[in-house]
Amino acid sequence: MLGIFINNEWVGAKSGKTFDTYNPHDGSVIAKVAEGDKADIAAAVAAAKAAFHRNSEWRLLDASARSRLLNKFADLIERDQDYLSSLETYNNGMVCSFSKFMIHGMILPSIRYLASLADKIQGDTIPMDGDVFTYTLKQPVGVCGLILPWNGPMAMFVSKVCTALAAGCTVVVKPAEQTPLTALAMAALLAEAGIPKGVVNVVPGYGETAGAALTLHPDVAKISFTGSVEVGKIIQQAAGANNLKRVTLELGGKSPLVIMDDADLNLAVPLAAQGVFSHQGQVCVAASRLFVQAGIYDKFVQAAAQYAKSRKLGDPYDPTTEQGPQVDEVMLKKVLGYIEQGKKEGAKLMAGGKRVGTTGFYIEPTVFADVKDDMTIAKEEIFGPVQSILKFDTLEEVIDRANNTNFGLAAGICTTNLNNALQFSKHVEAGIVWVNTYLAFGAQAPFGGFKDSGLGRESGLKCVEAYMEVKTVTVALPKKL
Ligand code: TXE
Repeated sequence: MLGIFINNEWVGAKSGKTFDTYNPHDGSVIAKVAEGDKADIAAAVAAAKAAFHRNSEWRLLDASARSRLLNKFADLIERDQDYLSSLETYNNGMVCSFSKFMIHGMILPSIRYLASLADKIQGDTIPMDGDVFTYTLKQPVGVCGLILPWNGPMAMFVSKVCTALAAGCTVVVKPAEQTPLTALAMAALLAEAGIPKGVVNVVPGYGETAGAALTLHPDVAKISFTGSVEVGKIIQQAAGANNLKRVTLELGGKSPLVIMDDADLNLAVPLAAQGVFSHQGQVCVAASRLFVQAGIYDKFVQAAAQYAKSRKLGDPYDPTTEQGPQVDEVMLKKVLGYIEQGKKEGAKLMAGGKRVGTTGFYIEPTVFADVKDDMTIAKEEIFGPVQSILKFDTLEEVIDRANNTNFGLAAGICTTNLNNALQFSKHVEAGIVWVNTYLAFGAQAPFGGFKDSGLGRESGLKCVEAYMEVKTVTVALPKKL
């Protein structure tokens, strides 16, 4: 049985309960994991609160020492990268080439970037009127509840935990019930790196029990959540129920990618496919509404279908595999349901559309053409390998149609015309816009959504501010300084 991590120790759930975690490749049980609930969350929050006391080891640590600790954590991940990427593939189904890339391309750069921010958090001196000296202090907000999704378990753990630690907070992490394993491995590495006890606590369990308890706990000062819009709305309400928690939400999307007549098709066809098929479509910024201009529409649809048919699907441990399984049976059924709905509502199936095999949760890369704005597959987040292609005539028209949704996470445009690119980038309602590229991320750049796609930004130079309070101190002086 794998335990709950509190005060740098492994313990069972107070209820004694466990839950199974699965391998999406064949549906087999990998391990039993302690099932934390309200009582375990209470113990974890108490540990995090004690670790945040003003005289605690953590609070008295120099900011540069926090930075060194995060760098040590990165070194340990680098040391164990083969094991960790393999564990991510085992529990999540992420193809191994991608889980390896995640460590090198995202996780290590992100931790090192955040480590570099820890000792650069500074207040201001303020020229107030009168005989006073006024300055601001930026201080960690306190105990943070970090609720993780299953689609990028390790990357999400690192991004949220290391931002909170760079700011000087303490944390209780609730990993997704589908994918608890790499979060537990990360906790062990943080202990090895020398994190003081109680600073990072990890409580695996379900959302309605453990997750909800975290969002309602009065000693939690902030919640950072990545997941569905539906749960994001519940969390925002819960965060205001017992105290006024600060909230960061990174939610779903229905991101438009626009291909103009003048685009380079050799670039646009693979870019659009990777934008929606990467990681089996289980990416919040997936290019799930593909708008193609009328002049190249027929040619593009043929090329897109061809591309989808050529994608290699199979065992995620095979280094040549491009597409692995969906994360679990729930998502398998949900995505297949959307495909059926697409067919029923009259979209034209150009490629895929079926489950592959009877064990594991594999779905063919699927392409629908002639999708209309009011079809379910054009409106709801599918979170699977389904490309929906819509036709448009003008840039003005497509900007309105792209914005006709409550989502606002990402958007993209492929064009060789600078004016098209700049007009679209300015007017599309999305937190991230990509021009002639897609899925280009970096720890240095802010990430988050407009409208129902979220609240606040993660990553970027200012990301630690979401985990801090600003305090204004005014000192009366006999004479103005
Ligand atoms: O998400 P949930 P699910 C979208 C995607 C997917 C859909 C459902 O469209 O099909 O969400 O996925 C915890 N209080 N995204 O059901 O339920 C839960 O335990 C507190 C987009 O997996 O939102 C898990 O840790 N916590 C996305 C986390 O919330 C609660 C990534 C996410 O679960 C809770 C994942 C509650 N009441 C899914 N209920 C993205 N933005 O990348 C659940 N949780």
